[in-house]
Amino acid sequence: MLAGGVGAARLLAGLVQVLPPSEVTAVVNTGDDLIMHGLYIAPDLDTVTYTLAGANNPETGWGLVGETWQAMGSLDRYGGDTWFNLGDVDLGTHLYRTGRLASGAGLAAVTAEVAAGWGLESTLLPMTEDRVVTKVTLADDGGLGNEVDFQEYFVRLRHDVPVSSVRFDGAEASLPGPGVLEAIAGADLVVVAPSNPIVSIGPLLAVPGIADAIRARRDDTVAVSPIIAGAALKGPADRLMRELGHEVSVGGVARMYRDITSCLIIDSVDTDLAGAVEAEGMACVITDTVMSSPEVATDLARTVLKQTRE
Ligand code: FO1
Repeated sequence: MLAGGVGAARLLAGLVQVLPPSEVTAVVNTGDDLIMHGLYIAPDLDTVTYTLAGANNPETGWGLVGETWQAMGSLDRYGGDTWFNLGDVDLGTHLYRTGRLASGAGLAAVTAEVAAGWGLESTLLPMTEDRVVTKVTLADDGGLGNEVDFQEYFVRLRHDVPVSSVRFDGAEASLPGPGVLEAIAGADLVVVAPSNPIVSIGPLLAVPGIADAIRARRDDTVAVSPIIAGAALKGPADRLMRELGHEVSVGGVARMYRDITSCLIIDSVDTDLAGAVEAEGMACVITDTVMSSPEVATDLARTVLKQTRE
């Protein structure tokens, strides 16, 4: 599965109910990663890890359930940055990862150590071990070209500002992470998660080699639409698509994904738009895609797996 954060994690949690977890591999976006308080933080890798471990905060989707915030209290005392909330247990992950990276370990190895620490049997692969930073240029700045890093846009500005462009700094020089191309080439089925097409799936496709690897598997790739009834369930996918000139509908998603997938799974509420999806040269499967419960996520995972060619 090509995975971003929360939506991908929920579908992965469904997949491991219908497949042996060891048969599931996630290639995860690292364009959201940031250095905060000198710590290397990888939100999408951590969201996928914590969710597969059943330890994620179900309300927010990110971070850990039952967190405490003592360290953030200290930052507050000193007037440090507190706009990016880091729970005390979550901080342990960032301390471990930062220390391991500083001692020369690669992000893939550290990701595997963190996953093992949570007892996961699925494989989590960062899309690259090189630094790729998603940068967002804000539109309403009088043309000053005000560019911010992803988390500044997503969290500090609550993605409540119009965007004129998005770029993935460092992508052109990046290499696919260890195991990524092999996982895509060897998979029975490649799944594009219901993640943000612009800032979660976009970075993955921007790493040279990954898009070609997926295109080579187009007939064995299925995508789940992140847009339902013209909107995103959570996050700025609909805003970003609109602001960057895409049609905010399942047809618009099909147009974005037409060269990487041969099947788009859409929600029942969009049944009347199935023709628009098929017009993009792909199959359209209709089911319930709002993963409001683990049961729905499991049913969706079953529907996804049914698209596997014999
Ligand atoms: N999202 C927020 O909206 N507010 C936060 O304070 C916040 C903190 C945070 C800390 C660790 C982490 O792994 C994720 C965190 N997120 C927060 C979510 C994160 O911004 C998004 O999950 C991804 O970057 C987008 O998928």
